[in-house]
Amino acid sequence: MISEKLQEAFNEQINKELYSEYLYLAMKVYFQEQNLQGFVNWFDVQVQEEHAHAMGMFDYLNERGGKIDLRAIEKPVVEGNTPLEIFEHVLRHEEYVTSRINHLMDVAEEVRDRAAMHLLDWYLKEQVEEESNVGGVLATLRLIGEDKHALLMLDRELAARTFVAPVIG
Ligand code: OFO
Repeated sequence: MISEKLQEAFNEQINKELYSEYLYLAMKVYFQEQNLQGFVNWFDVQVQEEHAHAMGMFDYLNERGGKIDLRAIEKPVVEGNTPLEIFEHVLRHEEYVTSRINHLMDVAEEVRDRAAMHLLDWYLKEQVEEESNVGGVLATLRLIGEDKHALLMLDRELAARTFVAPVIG
């Protein structure tokens, strides 16, 4: 059985992962409007990853006999009007998510739930990867500046990203 405090923290995080899915879906809309199909694909993969992250916690809570409490998902607000500004927002958002997973880990430590800590280790590693992946695109966008041709080359590169269902835990 899982402690009530940890159960609450997991329910809160499930909501944040679903919000991430929703936020990236809103960003996908921006790139659809710009007709940058490689970026659209990148966000499509991101949306699926966030869904998998939420479901990983959902399934885990269920497996541990916890009570799942689905909450309202906030309306996503995309900050920025250029690909660069939007990726700056993505990085800020991922850093925020990392801080929330660290908080979840703190709660798991506090209630001495080693099984949950093991699961959360996976999420922390995933955050390192996410931040690094986003940071890479951001660095390229900074180099690109106003160069439209280079932006289209990056768009072509991002079209190659594919979703691989993660094995969580
Ligand atoms: Fe779920 O990792 Fe991004 O937010």
